[in-house]
Amino acid sequence: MRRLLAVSLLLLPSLVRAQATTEASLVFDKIEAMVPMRDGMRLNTEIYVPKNTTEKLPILLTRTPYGLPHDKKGFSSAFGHTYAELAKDGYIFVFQDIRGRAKSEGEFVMLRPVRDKSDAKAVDESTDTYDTIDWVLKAVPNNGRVGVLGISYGGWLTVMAMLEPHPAVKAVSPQASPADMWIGDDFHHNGAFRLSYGFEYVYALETSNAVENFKFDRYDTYQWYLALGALSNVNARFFQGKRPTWNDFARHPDYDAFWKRQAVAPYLTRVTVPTLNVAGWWDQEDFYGPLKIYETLEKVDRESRSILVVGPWNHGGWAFSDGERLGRIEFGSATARYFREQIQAPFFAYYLKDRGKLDLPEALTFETGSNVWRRHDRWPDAKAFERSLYLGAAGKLSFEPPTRDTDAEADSYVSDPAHPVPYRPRPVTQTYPAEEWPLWLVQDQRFVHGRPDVLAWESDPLSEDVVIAGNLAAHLFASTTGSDSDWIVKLIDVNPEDVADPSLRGFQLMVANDVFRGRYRKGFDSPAPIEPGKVEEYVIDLHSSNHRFQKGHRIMVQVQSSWFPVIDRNPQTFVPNIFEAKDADYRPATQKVYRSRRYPSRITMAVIQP
Ligand code: PG9
Repeated sequence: MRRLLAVSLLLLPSLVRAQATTEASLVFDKIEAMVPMRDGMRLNTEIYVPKNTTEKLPILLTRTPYGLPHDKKGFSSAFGHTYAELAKDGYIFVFQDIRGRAKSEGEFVMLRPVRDKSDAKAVDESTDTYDTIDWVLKAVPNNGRVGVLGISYGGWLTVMAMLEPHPAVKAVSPQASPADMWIGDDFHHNGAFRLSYGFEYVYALETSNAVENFKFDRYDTYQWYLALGALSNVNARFFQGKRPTWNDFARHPDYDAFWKRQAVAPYLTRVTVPTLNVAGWWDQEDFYGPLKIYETLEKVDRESRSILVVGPWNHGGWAFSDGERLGRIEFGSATARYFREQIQAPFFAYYLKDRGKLDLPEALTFETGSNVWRRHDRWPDAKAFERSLYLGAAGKLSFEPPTRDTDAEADSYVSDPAHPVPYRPRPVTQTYPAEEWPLWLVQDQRFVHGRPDVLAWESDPLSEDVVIAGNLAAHLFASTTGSDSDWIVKLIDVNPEDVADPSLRGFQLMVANDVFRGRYRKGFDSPAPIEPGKVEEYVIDLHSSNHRFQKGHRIMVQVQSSWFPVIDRNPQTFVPNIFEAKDADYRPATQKVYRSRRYPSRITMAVIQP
């Protein structure tokens, strides 16, 4: 997927080097400036002012840690896709390197925490955004209104911008913004460490002030990470304690004050400006974040100024493609172009240019499985009610709860850290440059189905559609012979054999999934060993979905205890800090998943009438 690499330049623009092109200079006058912040640091900023217009235009600001779109590729990526529709409408575009990145001065701090307000001299991304806007408003003629938008890190920077916005900010769109790096976004999920992403991202951002990709000596990084062994080997062999974010990972394995301070929800106490929240159902990096941000804002959104759009996209897919397909999955229309033309552009035109009428519902979601956009008065859909899908005997999945209560009502497997289950088919190519990584969530799960360490339960072919329109959770009753364990649950739509494309017959598409690190079952800030053999209930948030399992399809649940190397291996022996585990701590364990009346393992789902 070179295309994704090219178009994701705004995320990882290591290729951007040359100067602005004629292509750019035909349409825009470009101003380059080192914009001074209140503490004297200067941030590298590019301002693109449309030529040949007498209209006073609003400003759109995007801030980034990845470098600016100032060469031919970056420019065509930005204005050819991401901002094409906005550019047609007419805006002054402002791009800025954040502190300590690329050509900006100062020190880079990963997801710099919100400043201590009692210190009048303190700065953070909010003050830097404010100071930038103040400067730009005076530097170029404009209509006095500013919009802020960005994806992922840029989405998070947008959230920071909206906490205490400059008075000129009239609309924002945080897109795929992380909300909590320990609970559900890039670096951990429910306490399980996202090893390959964490390692490669920290290397990329904290080796120099440009983006640098780690050079693996092996094509199959599954092998590389396995050979790495215990997590403590990362600092010993590669980072030597010189990467601040890796040191933070190792110092803060649990959900402590460090992570709580960085999480954004507690700061979202009001909707300051109209907010367009954007997420992709198959976002391989930050899906938890945008939904959490929307949900948190909803509690204080008395005037319905914060709205949600979720489409069938991977990370940033709405900005970098036409969105007609993702991997093997087709959506029947150009969903990303639709978003840019019919949602994003009208949103900013309405608030920044007083143009048009805004016909956007509270929540707009793309119903996967049937490929239609659905409008909702709220999300999760108000009409949704809970149904449970139970794991049953002989690999059966059904809406009928189990009736038997013997000890035999369980299935088991051996989870061996020396042979972890891969999260995508090997060879597992490195995360960036992003070729296969952006598609792993839509890969056919048959590549692990039938492994002895992956359990599966499957329904009969459905006699009518089942439609999820809200939140899901797994309630897993399970035991382990170890004293710590990971539990991974995947909800899958299994195609029938009569679909037209033979290669899609029986295809197993993940609809929801996540991992839970067993040591945190009593609380994310209180890790505790598991008593070997004791049955415990693990409640695993499977987030949100709007998916139609169509009549004739089957629903499948898979359970496994490793997802390597995107998730680090659980030693399966309780150690106080897994970042300090020794190779000898990693031991096989026998896992048992129960499905009895007393221990009814199940998936709860918010469904609507089909
Ligand atoms: N997912 C990336 C990221 C965001 C914030 C922090 C760390 C990583 C990104 O694409 O920007």
